[in-house]
Amino acid sequence: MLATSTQNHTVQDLFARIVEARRVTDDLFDIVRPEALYDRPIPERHRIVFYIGHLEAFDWNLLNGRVLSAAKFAPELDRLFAFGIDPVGGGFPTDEPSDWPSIGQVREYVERVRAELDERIPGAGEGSALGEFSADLLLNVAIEHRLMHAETLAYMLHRLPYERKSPPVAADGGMRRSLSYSGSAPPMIEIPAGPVTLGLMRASGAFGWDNEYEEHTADLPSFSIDRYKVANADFLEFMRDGGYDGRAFWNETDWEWKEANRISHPAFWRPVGDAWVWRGMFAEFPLPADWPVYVSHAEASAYAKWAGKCLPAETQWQRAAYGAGGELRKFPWGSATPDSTRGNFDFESWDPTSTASHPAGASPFGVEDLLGNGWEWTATLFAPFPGFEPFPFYRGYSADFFDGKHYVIKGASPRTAACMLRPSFRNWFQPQYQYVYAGFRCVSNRLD
Ligand code: AVJ
Ligand code: FE
Repeated sequence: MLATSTQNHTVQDLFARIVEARRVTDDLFDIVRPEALYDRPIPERHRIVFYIGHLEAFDWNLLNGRVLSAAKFAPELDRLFAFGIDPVGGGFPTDEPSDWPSIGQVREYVERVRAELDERIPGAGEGSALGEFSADLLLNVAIEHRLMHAETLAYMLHRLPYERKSPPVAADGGMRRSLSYSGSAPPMIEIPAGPVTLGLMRASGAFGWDNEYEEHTADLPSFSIDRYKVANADFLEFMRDGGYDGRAFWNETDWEWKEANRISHPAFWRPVGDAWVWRGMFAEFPLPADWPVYVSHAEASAYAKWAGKCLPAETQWQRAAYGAGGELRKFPWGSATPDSTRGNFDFESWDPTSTASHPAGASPFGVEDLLGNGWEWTATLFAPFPGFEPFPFYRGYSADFFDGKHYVIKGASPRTAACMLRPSFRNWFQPQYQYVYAGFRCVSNRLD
């Protein structure tokens, strides 16, 4: 278990977690061969080099003037690397590698930022540092921001051709896989009508992002939910039944996107003759039948429609995972510290594993594999909870995405740090985005 999982509140502990998180992201950039540092593995996103500068620029822009005070030394780089991109409406960035500083300059910037911060963070006060925000809050923002990028970078590097990356020595090659499971859709579990708690109480003092507040409850009618995530073999049945060509299974926007981009299979699959291979992080292998299928919201929704089911609302997913919620159930399985028996998360693996391999992570209703092994798409548009307030020091973190164009995903993937396994954590992406480590499970009835 990494230091990334520890809940702690002293500046010393938080500083140690920053150092640990830097090791995680440094190791990721080491996977990229030098000739690939200016590649853009995902057309909608920045080139890899941007992220090397971004992680440090973010910490610097956030902490300088709030937790510590130091003179700026490269304001143009602070701005250049300040924010990532998520274009809506199909426009892709058109910059060239030559538009970016040399890798030497970027690395120098990174080293300098770290030196300036490391000289000052350990001495920063825990309470209100320089301004109105506590060092505790701002350091948690820096840590989780970096760890989220450790995940989004992993799925970005996933798309880099194998010859443009070097696997770390200990990389698993998708060893735990079975070809024998024959798909048929997971069995379903009945969830009785009852209450669910969403969100995080501001008064609790626990760290969360702006979109996690305020805590509130809802009452749900009964529904059934898949015991496991939908597996590759299940999804193959949909494909064999002409799912990608069945107009009725797709809404208009998803259909147009699929047609325009000639999408006919999950982005993690590749056809070889009349079989399929799975494109793992460092190697390809025959499609593991019992692994969760990773697909876009569009493809997940089409499968659900074909199966006569729906994607769960965020509230339904939450109730299936945590029951009524409340103080004691910190995780679907209870309050025991997350470890590898509970799910495939916290950088445990580069690729998923069987959907049925973590019975010890089951929820009070017996629903399995809820945290880890791939996020799960919901039918819920990302929107503020009642009582939402943007962080004044990062107003756009969530609010920029309350645009009716992003859906909530819940759970975690093999590359999600353990500190983000809390019930209130929410993640979001556009419905046609295929590259996230995200799959889905279905419910019997939609909540409107
Ligand atoms: C919460 C994962 C959707 O990567 O777009 C990182 C996190 N925001 N830097 C993203 C984020 C700014 C965000 N997600
Ligand atoms: Fe970022």
